[in-house]
Amino acid sequence: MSPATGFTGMWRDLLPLGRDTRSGGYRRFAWTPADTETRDWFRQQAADRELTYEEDRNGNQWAWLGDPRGEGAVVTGSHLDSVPDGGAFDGPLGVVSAFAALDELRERGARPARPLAVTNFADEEGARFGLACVGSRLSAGALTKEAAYALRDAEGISLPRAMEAAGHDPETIGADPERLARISAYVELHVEQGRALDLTGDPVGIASAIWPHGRWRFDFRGEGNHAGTTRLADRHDPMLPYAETVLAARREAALAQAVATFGKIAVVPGGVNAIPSLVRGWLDSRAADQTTLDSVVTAIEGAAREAAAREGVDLDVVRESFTPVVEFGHALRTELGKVLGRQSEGRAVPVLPTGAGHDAGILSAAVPTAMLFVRNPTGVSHAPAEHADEADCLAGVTALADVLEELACR
Ligand code: HGY
Ligand code: MN
Ligand code: MN
Repeated sequence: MSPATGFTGMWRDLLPLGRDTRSGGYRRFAWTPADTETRDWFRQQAADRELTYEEDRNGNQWAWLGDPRGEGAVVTGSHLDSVPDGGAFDGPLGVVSAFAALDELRERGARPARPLAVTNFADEEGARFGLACVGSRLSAGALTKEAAYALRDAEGISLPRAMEAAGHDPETIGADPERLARISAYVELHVEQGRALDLTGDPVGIASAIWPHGRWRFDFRGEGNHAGTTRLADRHDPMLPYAETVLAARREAALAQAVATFGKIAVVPGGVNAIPSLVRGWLDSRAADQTTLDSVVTAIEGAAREAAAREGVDLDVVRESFTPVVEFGHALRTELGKVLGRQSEGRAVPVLPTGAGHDAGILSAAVPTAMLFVRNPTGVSHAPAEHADEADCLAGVTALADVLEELACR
């Protein structure tokens, strides 16, 4: 099987799993049946290639070429879960490309001198439990078992119960330093979530850094009442300060060249003819540096508190997820630049930052990590329209195979 047919075949088989027929987007939330379908797909890919399959203590999946306990392993992969109505490429492109790159190494007759593995990190998007990169955070020791056990989804189901229902023993979750210590490099290929490569005209680029970013829950508590009979002067309507806070987020982000988004809201009771008692909004904010991010979020929270006080509404703000800035190590990044430079006929390989979080960012605290980006012609991501041309995807596979050959076969 040639790498290209391997890629196309894998892509075709994975595409329908967890896809919502109405929106065309994906609903592959951690530890749901849709997630299980993609995890079963992963296991099948490992079996088809006679790779040694493992599920680690945190539910991350590994497919090994060589000894899983060997030292100096080179690992590549990404995630298969999605955001609500996410696109087909965010995550899966990295996993499919990793298997296809292994196929390409075998086609080349390359002989790895160290173990190679493909991974699927569990619950990267945090779409169900609110915290990003749960599988890699647990393994890197960035999330305690207690904090993981406290995570709940919108129905109140805890992470451990959800893992159990999907057939994974939650008792084992926790840091996995021995496993990470055996890894000499983790390289994640990911569709670019922006248009930088489209603008430079390159199919593949290298990540320089990940912006610091986080998620904050804003709970506006007012007084539920009748929408038709309550005088305006007598209202304590939490929707008003919420609305002012959304506008303040855009204003503060624009002033600071940062980004801030209220993309998720829950309203109690949610009746058309009832003034809400609670409006719960989630802020996602990101900036090129920590100081800017802190000042943007502080300004947004200040505006929210002022608006809540004017309406006689209470406000609680809780930080639910946070990832500090990640600067990818220069040594591995430079090595990737050299490898990719051989194919680019002397054109400098673009090196670009991203505002999107990744498992590679979490793992960089414990393992030398690097990322490859594949051109996204529209830049759209976290939406059904997310796309990358097949030619660019195959260029990404070849680039990843070149990198793996350099790192594992020399
Ligand atoms: O939200 C992010 O940046 C990533 O897609 N988890
Ligand atoms: Mn994503
Ligand atoms: Mn992703």
